[in-house]
Amino acid sequence: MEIIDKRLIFEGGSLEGKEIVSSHRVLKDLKGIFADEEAREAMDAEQLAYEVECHFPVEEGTLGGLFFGLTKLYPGKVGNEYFMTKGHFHAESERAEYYWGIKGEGVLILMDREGKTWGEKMYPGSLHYIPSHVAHRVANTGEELLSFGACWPSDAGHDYETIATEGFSARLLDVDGKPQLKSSNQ
Ligand code: S6P
Ligand code: ZN
Repeated sequence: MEIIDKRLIFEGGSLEGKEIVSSHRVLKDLKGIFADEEAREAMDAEQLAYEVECHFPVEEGTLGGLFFGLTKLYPGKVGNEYFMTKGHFHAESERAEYYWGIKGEGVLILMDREGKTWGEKMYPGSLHYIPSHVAHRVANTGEELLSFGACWPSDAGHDYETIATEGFSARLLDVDGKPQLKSSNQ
């Protein structure tokens, strides 16, 4: 019987193979995400904020499959707010996900449907279970690249709209050189 090598390699903060799909977001793609929109506008619109490499072994929306992703989030700040991913609920809200830290340091910001927001520290080896019905985004609080892995059900989908319009109820800000979660209404 045959033993094959699919050359699908996940190692040292990179995901490689011919089936890997890459995407990225630059600062202009993150319009309206940060509190200080003026500060974001004053920055280079093409500056890379993060890259995502994914393995989609089945079609999006398939029940019973899993997707795998590696996100590389660059360090930086817009005003006093750390660079972060857009953040989303899953479109199929009753779908959970795992994240885990690989390189760098940051905070996983989570918000439930009641609008309660909390954070979990991310660092190499940290493992994070994101329950269903919980929105998730990651902020890079360090000076170097933050890489993290993700694994989620192939029928989860993404609801970016709710976060784009309502945001998270708290933001991760640099307060005197330390990351702090502050209410978005302040
Ligand atoms: C997908 C998973 C990650 C994110 C990635 C970018 O469910 O949570 O692969 O897509 O970290 O974040 P976002 O919020 O821009 O999709
Ligand atoms: Zn997700």
